[in-house]
Amino acid sequence: MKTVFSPRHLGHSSQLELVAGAIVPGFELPSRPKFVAERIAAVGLGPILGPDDHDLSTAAKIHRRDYLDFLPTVWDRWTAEGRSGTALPFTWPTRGLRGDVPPRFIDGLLGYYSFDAGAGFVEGSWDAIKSSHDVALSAAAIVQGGERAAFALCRPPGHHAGSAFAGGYCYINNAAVAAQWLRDNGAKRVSILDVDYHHGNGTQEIFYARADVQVLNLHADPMQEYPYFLGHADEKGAGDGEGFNLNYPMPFGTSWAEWNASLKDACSRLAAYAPDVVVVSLGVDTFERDPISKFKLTTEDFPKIGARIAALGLPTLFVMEGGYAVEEIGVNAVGVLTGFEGV
Ligand code: Q9C
Ligand code: ZN
Repeated sequence: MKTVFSPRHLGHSSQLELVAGAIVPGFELPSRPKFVAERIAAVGLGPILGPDDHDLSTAAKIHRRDYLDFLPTVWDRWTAEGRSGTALPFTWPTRGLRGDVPPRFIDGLLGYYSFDAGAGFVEGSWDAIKSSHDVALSAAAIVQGGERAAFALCRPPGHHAGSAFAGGYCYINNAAVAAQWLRDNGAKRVSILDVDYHHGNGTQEIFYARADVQVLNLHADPMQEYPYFLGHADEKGAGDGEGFNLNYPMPFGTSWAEWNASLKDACSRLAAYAPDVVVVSLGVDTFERDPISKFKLTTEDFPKIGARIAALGLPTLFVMEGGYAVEEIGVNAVGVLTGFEGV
């Protein structure tokens, strides 16, 4: 299996986040994909290629234009105020406030275009975000070109990013852009199977009213876990999209047996939809020793995920999302891929 990866992610560093009342170094570290790339080489999964440049025309079909125009301007707006460090929001247009009037000042704009303080910006962030988008589209093109599967080793991740907001370490929804591109390049139906520990709220929001992209999400119950405000089992799609969104919320402490039962059900619903291609939002933060998560999957479980996805017999694009036990994300993420290949 070919992997696409860009070292341009490295400029997206020095992230901060608020954990239990303290501002601490972010968990979404630049070292994450290094461990994945090293494991790819160690097991001989296949070549690691650089991405091609892609314009934002496909992204503009799933993200709002004003949001895409804002992202590259954040750092310049921030430094224009004489600031350094990490650009983060602190005010959001929740219930009772105006969500329809973008303010002019950078602090207000950061809140307007986000749902949490979990997606900061430094000088290299936009270049990293764009490179991650290019990685996803370049890997999608490999699958569209006839290969059975490809791996987009994206950083930053994407599945929390919605049509007009960043959050949860995510800015552009890489898996959603790839799914849209696959739709525009021959696929009549696409399924997105999101196995990250957290609900892919951005992906759900983007495709919620569409029948041409089925979205299946396996995740920690939002009654207990971030992102808290989306991902319940009764969210099934709207309008034309009714019945094409499926959520599998699971409680803290979920281990392989229960998680696998959800995966099995999701795969049968996916097979019934009969997509032309599958996009897997591949988070490995379901791992038992993930520092921010509370599921109990073991390293031995990840190849079984890949094997079940392979049994669908469909062209498959894997897109890297979360996973914060950095030393182990290589063996776990690549375990899914080798399990897929039957190695
Ligand atoms: N600081 C992904 O896995 N933080 N994003 C919750 C409190 C947000 C995870 C812990 C976690 C976002 C792509
Ligand atoms: Zn996650």
